[in-house]
Amino acid sequence: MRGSRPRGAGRRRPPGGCGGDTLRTPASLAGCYSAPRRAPLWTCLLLCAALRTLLASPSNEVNLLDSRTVMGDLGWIAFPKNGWEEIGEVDENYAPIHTYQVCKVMEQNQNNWLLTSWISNEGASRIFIELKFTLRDCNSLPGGLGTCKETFNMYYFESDDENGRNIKENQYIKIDTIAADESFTELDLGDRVMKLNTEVRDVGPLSKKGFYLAFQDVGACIALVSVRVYYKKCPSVIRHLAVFPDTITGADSSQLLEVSGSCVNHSVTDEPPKMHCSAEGEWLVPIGKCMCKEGYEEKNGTCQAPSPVTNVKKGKIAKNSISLSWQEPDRPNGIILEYEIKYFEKDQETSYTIIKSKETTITAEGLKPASVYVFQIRARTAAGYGVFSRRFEFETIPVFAASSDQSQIPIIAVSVTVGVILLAVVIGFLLSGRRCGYSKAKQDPEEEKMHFHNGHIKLPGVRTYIDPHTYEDPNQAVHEFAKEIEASCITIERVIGAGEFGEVCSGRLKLPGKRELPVAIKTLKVGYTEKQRRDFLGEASIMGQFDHPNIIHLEGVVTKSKPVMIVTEYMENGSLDTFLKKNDGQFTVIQLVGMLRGIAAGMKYLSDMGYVHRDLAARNILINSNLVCKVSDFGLSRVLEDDPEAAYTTRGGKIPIRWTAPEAIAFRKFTSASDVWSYGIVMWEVVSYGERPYWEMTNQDVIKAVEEGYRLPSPMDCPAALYQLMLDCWQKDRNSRPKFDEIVNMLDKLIRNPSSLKTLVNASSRVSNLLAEHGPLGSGAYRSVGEWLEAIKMGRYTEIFMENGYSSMDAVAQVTLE
Ligand code: ACK
Repeated sequence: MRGSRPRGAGRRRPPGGCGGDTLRTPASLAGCYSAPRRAPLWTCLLLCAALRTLLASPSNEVNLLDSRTVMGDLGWIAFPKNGWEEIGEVDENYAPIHTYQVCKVMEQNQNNWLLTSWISNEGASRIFIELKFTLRDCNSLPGGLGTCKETFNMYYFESDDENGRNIKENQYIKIDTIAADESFTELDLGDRVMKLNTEVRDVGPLSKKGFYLAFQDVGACIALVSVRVYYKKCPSVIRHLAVFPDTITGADSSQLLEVSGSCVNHSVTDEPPKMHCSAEGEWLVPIGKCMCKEGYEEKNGTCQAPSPVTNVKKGKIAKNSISLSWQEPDRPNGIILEYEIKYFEKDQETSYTIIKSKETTITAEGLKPASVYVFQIRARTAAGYGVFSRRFEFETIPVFAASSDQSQIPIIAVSVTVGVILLAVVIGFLLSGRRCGYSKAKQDPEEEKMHFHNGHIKLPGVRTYIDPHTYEDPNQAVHEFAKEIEASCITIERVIGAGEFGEVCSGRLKLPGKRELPVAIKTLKVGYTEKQRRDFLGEASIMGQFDHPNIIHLEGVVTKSKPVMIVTEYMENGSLDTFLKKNDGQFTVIQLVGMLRGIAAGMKYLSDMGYVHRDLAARNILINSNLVCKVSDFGLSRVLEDDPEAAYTTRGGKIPIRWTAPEAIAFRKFTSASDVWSYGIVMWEVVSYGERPYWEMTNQDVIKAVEEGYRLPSPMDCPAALYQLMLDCWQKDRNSRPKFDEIVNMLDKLIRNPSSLKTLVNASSRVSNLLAEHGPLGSGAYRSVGEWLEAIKMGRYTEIFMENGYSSMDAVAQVTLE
């Protein structure tokens, strides 16, 4: 196809009088349409500088072309010459506005093409084209109805370079026919208000380096005001201390690209962080996280170490001991929880001792006389350990010398002998290599001492959950696992709910040297009993043992003043069940699966630690503004006192029946496998946007039905793969249920391959499921079909059932799929 520059290109009009956001027709142009033989000049009404600012692109869109921002010639070609023409206008800053128009509504057989210049796709395989145009209503044209059109066509042609321009019309691939949502009439012109249409189309997958666009007019009256071509990207972000690069979205509109993040400086990870870039340019389904390395603390998405201890001074030195003191590091970067003091005999570094102390002084005892010892000290904050100080060397005094403070009396020979023998025993023990491991120091209760030999630091193996009940003094458990926070660091802002022990509030936490955080604050109401206090703080003793992105994070506790409080991270969207009910139908399947994946990852972590939750339900999951779900509610009097869903069983225990596995209800067999059952129910709650499991059935009916093999039917529009996973979680034999790590893997697979979620459980098998599985209930649970349908929220179908002869539960039980 060959063509010429449109007439009028390069001609510039002086600035018009338009301003503001409303598009107005200059009065002088109002009559332009009375004889539309030539292209009218009404398009100058669109030449508002305001339009430029009004249409700034979102941050996840990258423009490949924006006709509004091209300062010089666009280089577009019109064919034939008397078809599209450019109205060369300028805005009030004399910047050109490229508007193309055509209006051959009175002439037969129009075929007017406007070709753009070559547009590089910059590596994107899916691009979007946003058109802004006005279009004249044919009905309002005097006499032009026979030939007038109200649409135009958009095409593209891919090529690797600019040489592909002279191609034939029929080589272009049609993108779409574009119609106006609003066309304008003579009246609109009279009112000087224009109706600007915006249409967006996308094209992909693209396989070459670039493309041309073409606009074909077949007899309409159009002004193409702007053409913006862009691709979408997920913009670079830092989440959970991992950097995710700018990522161009995939070619397919349902594609999710898995992107690996890299940990920021001084951070590490167990589970490599990943996110998924959606076709819309949103980051979805964050997985894993990085954590600041020992000694570094998180601040604004980076890790900075607390400065090392510098000022170490010797105190009293005796033949077997050295006392030291030091000052807090200059930049503690948080509250110093304790110090770790490492020391060893000079040149014997492979055999060293570590003392932990909450004070800034220690005495290292059991040292050899007249020997040089090397000391290094480091501080620990909530973020972990800082780096060790430089080495400080101090020497014990000889056996027969006086102590450095001159206060020691001479040692009698017997003591020397005993001492030497004891020393020999200790050294022998050391050399035998059997001293690796951990021993609690008998000294100051604030100090702990560990010995290391040949680099064998005590490795406790896989961390396991410690039941706070195993502590004689529950207060000790709280302080072992939870940081004490001063009440003055907390600002309570508002009450957000009621917990079993008192109000739940939102507020802010500002710890010295840390940035302010939004937090949730659970309070213990006044007049509590000792048992209530213990149970309340028990949750903190449990929560404080966990560190996982899908487990609610404990900031600390307030126990030294009243009210007693538990402070956790703030989850903007509150509990999952309420959130889903409020947003019924609002999420994509991938978003729902992302939520489920998070919950499963949190549960995997808990089961790896040997913790059985026992009350896993959507009401006990919290969700934040990024839709990250976190498992919460770790009450000590597990389950059950504080859960309104929990009911007493015949054996006297209180159990949330609808969420609990049959073996846990029947004989209190709570295991990670029973948590998996509950997880299946949570899946069902999530996919059905917070529907109540088993609807209005009574607990007794639920127990009976489940025992008889009944299972919840698939929620509406549920991907078959998800429903199958639910059914797997509800296997009667608990050993046949999937483990949480298998569930996580399965969900990851689905997320990586979203098309696997497109197969839904179809409506007829949902109904057959309802009928087949509800069958046992016909034997007595419901007196009529109507009652049964009401119970399963299908009451509106009662009439249809009756009309088709299914008037009794027995008849219903006979229904087949056909
Ligand atoms: O559904 P919600 O808004 O979420 O109402 C309940 C209420 O407190 C009583 O438990 C909310 N809640 C509990 N913990 C948190 C938290 N960490 N962040 C935000 N809201 C929370 C819960």
